[in-house]
Amino acid sequence: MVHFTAEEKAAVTSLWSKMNVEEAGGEALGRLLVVYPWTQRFFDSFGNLSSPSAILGNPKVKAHGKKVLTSFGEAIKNMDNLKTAFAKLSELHCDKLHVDPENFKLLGNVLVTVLAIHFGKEFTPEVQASWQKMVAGVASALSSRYH
Ligand code: HEG
Repeated sequence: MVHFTAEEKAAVTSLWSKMNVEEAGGEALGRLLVVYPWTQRFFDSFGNLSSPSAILGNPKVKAHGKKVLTSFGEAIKNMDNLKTAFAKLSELHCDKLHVDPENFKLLGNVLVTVLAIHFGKEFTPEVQASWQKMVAGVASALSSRYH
């Protein structure tokens, strides 16, 4: 069970409040599909994923990225209880979608890189460490159904 200090929570929440969820979500999912192309297999129905520019411009990728990141926002409201917050989604990803949980870690790392690019100097080592912990906590909570 991941435990966050008050400072870590503040670092995560503060950056989150300045994020454009739609833009960052599309970018994180798009980059995941570009950098780890095997993750594309879960998104057969998304149409053209034939090149980086097709992926990053694909409206379904953007819409789904927004959905995923919005759900991350719910997690930020429940940092003391990620496992419960993600219980239903863990079931969905495991039982129905059969997504390999390794992919949750990949997406988390891609999200951290997207934040680093967007926030530049504001993404201090402390903020980075807090976010790294956050994405690890989400990946673990989403994987709980698989354990
Ligand atoms: Mg998942 C659906 C959240 C990683 C593949 N994902 C969803 C939905 C949410 C969500 C909220 C919609 C659920 C619904 O319709 O009820 N996903 C979510 C989070 C994370 C994540 C928070 C964070 C790590 N998902 C993830 C990864 C993959 C994946 C890494 C695959 C590589 N998700 C996936 C697929 C669907 C969802 C295939 C169904 C998409 C669709 O057909 O609409």
